[in-house]
Amino acid sequence: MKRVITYGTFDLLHYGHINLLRRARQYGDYLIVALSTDEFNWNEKKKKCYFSYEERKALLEAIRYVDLVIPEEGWDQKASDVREYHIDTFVMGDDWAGQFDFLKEYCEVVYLPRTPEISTTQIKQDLAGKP
Ligand code: C2G
Repeated sequence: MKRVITYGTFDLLHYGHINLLRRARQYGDYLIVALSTDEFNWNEKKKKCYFSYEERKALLEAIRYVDLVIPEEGWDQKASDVREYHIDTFVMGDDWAGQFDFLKEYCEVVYLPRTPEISTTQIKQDLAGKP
């Protein structure tokens, strides 16, 4: 069984996220999503999520491409996650291109093109009526 992992906040889940998860899952048979906790988002990523960790986790678990959701509590857990979960392929959107090449020592590292026209920031701006 080929195991894939990806990381993210996945707040205001949208089709760009789904595009990423669908393509990530195609690299194997089992996809793990390491979901940023509320604390990690706030303290490290300066992101205030609209949905809580538990709400975001439930949304991800309802996606057919996702097999397991685990917490992402810090920047430094990736190498241990790859070993602990016997990961074959690490996948991220290409806005992170090159940032995780150190994981090539443990697994395949793949950066996939983002879905260009959608983002949580854009959604919030559109809903706020901002140009
Ligand atoms: N993504 C995408 N297309 C978009 C928006 C997001 O392909 N239009 C991808 C991102 O590249 C990322 C994943 O969806 O691979 C999750 O996006 P975010 O929730 O914004 O993740 P981020 O805040 O970048 O967190 O340790 C890594 C971090 O946790 C990544």
